[in-house]
Amino acid sequence: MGPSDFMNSDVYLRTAISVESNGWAHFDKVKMPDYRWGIFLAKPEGNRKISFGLHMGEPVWQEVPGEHRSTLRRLIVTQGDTEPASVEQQRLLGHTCPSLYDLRNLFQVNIEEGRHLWAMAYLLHAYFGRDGREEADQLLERRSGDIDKPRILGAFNESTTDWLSYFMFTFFTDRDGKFQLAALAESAFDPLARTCRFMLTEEAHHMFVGDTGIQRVIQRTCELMISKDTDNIAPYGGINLDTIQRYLNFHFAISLDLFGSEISTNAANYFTSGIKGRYKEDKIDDNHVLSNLAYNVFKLESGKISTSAEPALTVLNERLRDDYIEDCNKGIYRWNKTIREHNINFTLQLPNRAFGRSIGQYRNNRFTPDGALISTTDWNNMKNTWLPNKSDQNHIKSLMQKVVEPGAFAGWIAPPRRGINGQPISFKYVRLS
Ligand code: BYC
Ligand code: FE
Ligand code: FE
Repeated sequence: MGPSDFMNSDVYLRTAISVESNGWAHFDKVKMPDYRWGIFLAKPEGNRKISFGLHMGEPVWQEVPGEHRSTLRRLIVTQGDTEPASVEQQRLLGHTCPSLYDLRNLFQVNIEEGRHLWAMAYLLHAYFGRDGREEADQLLERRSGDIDKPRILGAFNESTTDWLSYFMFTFFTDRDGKFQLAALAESAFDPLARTCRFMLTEEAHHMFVGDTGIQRVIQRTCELMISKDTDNIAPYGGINLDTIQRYLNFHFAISLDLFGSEISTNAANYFTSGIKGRYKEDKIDDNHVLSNLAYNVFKLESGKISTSAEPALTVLNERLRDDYIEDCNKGIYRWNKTIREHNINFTLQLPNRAFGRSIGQYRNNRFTPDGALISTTDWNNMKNTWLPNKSDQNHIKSLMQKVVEPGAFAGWIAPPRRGINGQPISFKYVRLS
């Protein structure tokens, strides 16, 4: 279920050969089937102690405590399930790549997500006995978008049919990966913490692909808007800014769903038992047990969204979502900078967190991108201006033509500022067979 075709192509891949700083960035031309999925755990910290929850201060666990076995297994399975799901979602994209540079980046992300699956399957096999092995087998049985055997989380059953969606996915959905992995990297179960720490080093590149991918689309859009002197550059083979905003709205909303419900006893239990911490737990200045502490969240009450102080332990999902939104905003800021540099009057924005949600307190209502509650009728009238519509999709589809001459780029995206690992942009990043 990996990339369709391209198995005989030589791809300029980064392979991790050790967790040392000089070991995880080894570049070479390899065929994807020859890429080796090592098992990498960040170096153990001697005497690492549990840093939050009821067991705070005790030594971390090298084995799974019986009472937390099923919870830990479930979280590892949920994490593991997303990794192959994303590869399945992206498996046809190679056929419409905008350049060899982008094709190589797609395959780099795909093989690493494969390795992340392997990392979770390893934990299941090594620490969970027979039921762990069965869960690992089931990771290979489920398929993204399959009605009978779907992947576990919503966003991973959507299809990634085009490169604009792919860049949005790696920006928004891989970033959920960053925050979930960071929370699991705090875990008292040390093998999980160390595995996640190493995965995070690779995750940075996935988000780079999304961040710079969208930036390059915007760059090209702005150039076309100026040279053609119009907002509507679709007839000239570009992607309009309002289309980009609609794709952004969609991918942000489905990625927000991945954080679970605002109020969650699951999350409270993960925290109290030391299984899943907060983002950068050690940088937070509080008691790390969260008894008697409050945290401000948005609450939907009588049709209005207002802030409310809630027991901090119950709203950990929302807190992680806050950290995530802040991180997303940094990217949006950079994209808007590109637009401003072209003196174009348009600002991309993250929609309100209530917009387009299927999980949590907003799921049964409809909201505008500004967060106003609206009727289903108004939603139906407006949704084509807020979410990717048929005309956007048809246009994007029409642009998806394979470009594979070294150094050439499809007309809807600007070249990157620099190549991979110091190579020129025109480097033959993939030698097609
Ligand atoms: N879809 O108490 P709640 C990545 C379920 S991405 C479907 O709020 P909890 C990657 C939930 O399971 C990172 N179901 O949930 C990115 C629960 O079910 P039960 C992936 C959902 O447990 C790109 C019920 O609703 N890693 O690595 O606090 C490419 C009540 O929910 C969803 C992880 O997710 C949903 N969106 O939080 C490649 C980390 N949301 O118990 C890779 C591990 C909730 O009633 N997972 N539900 O049957 C977790 O930490 C938690 O499972 C979640 C949910 C944060 C996802
Ligand atoms: Fe991953
Ligand atoms: Fe990723």
